[in-house]
Amino acid sequence: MSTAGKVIKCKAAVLWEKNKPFSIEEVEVAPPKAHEVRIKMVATGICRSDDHVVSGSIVSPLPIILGHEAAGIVESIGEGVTTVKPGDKVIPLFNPQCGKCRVCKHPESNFCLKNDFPPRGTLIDGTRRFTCKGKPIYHFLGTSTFSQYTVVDEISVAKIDAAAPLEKVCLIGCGFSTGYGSAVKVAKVTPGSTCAVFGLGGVGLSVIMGCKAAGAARIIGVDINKDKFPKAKEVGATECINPQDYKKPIHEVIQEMSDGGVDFSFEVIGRLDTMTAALLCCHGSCGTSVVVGVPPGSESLTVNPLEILTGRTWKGAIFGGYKGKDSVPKLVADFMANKFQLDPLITKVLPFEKINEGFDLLRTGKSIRTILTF
Ligand code: PAD
Ligand code: ZN
Ligand code: ZN
Repeated sequence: MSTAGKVIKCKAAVLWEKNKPFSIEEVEVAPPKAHEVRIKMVATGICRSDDHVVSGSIVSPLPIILGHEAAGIVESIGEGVTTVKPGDKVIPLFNPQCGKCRVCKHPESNFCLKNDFPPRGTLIDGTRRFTCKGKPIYHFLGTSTFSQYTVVDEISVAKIDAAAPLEKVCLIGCGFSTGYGSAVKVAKVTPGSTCAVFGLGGVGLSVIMGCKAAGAARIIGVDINKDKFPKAKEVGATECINPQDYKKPIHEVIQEMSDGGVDFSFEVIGRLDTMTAALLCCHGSCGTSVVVGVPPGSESLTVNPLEILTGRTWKGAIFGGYKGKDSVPKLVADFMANKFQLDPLITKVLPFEKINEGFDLLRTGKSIRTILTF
């Protein structure tokens, strides 16, 4: 029996309050309106950005259904939808591509003006499709993938290869693409260069993979959890260091290791002190530093402009600089053609109902990516 046009009752993980566990609840998911798509979720990863909402580091309205790194199958479409149809395998895009705004038309930029970051928690028309116990529930980044069914705008979903394994390519929806693109597309890492990557989680490891693919000669991994080092080396780090092992500030240690500073540095943690360290460890006149980690929304950094005046480049990007609707299908095709691996990033697969266990593994530093399956 078709569910198209009807409200679907299903399970979702609702975050009612900051710093509390998720509750698995029965929710009602309204049918998609014009230019919207309802998706049956198959697999979703747990990214630190989801946890930033739980901790309050990303300020968002509550109650909310989080999740933004996923893959699923289109259940039904609203009026006027032309780019996907029921049955298509898709990846939701937390960074949409409307194709019409100034940013979408710019050849290099990708932070479409229709984005929902910082979150207001609705679809583009300003309304919501989830209800739980009679209360409307907020969306997260237009994706809300911690639910058996979700509704997204058509500009926030990409059709992918029908043969793609969804429990792996879900990582192309955030962590992999963000890290890999930050290296190859945003920093434009050059062959023979030296790189430093601060933070060896799922996104940081993907930066390392991008640096390696771009031909970097040295890749220095930096993390305070040395348990992250073997995996970092497996995916391409040539050496790994723990700032707690040194008396000197870590940027000085890296400058000494790299003839005055690395060519490319990446902050993939989301802290102000490591953003400063990453900036300073790249060479003062020919280094580039990329901010990838999401900092606490309310805080600012103080930097002496002389650090930039001498020729450093400091930049940042959402989703590795990729335009989602154009790039996600290509990244999936590249994965299918064995151009990069996703398996090293997946440390655990759990049923969706065990979402709190998955978050505990992330918070205790015991996982890279946990994939929840529906
Ligand atoms: P993660 O928690 O798996 O990895 C972070 C790593 O940083 C861990 O290995 C920690 O041990 C390490 N770490 C923590 N504190 C320090 C410190 N003081 N010094 C050195 N290392 C430290 O997170 P993730 O890989 O899922 O995400 C990393 C960041 O990237 C996070 O801030 C997330 O919100 C952000 C992100 N940004 C985008 C984007 O589009 N720019 C997309 C996805 C994630
Ligand atoms: Zn993410
Ligand atoms: Zn746009």
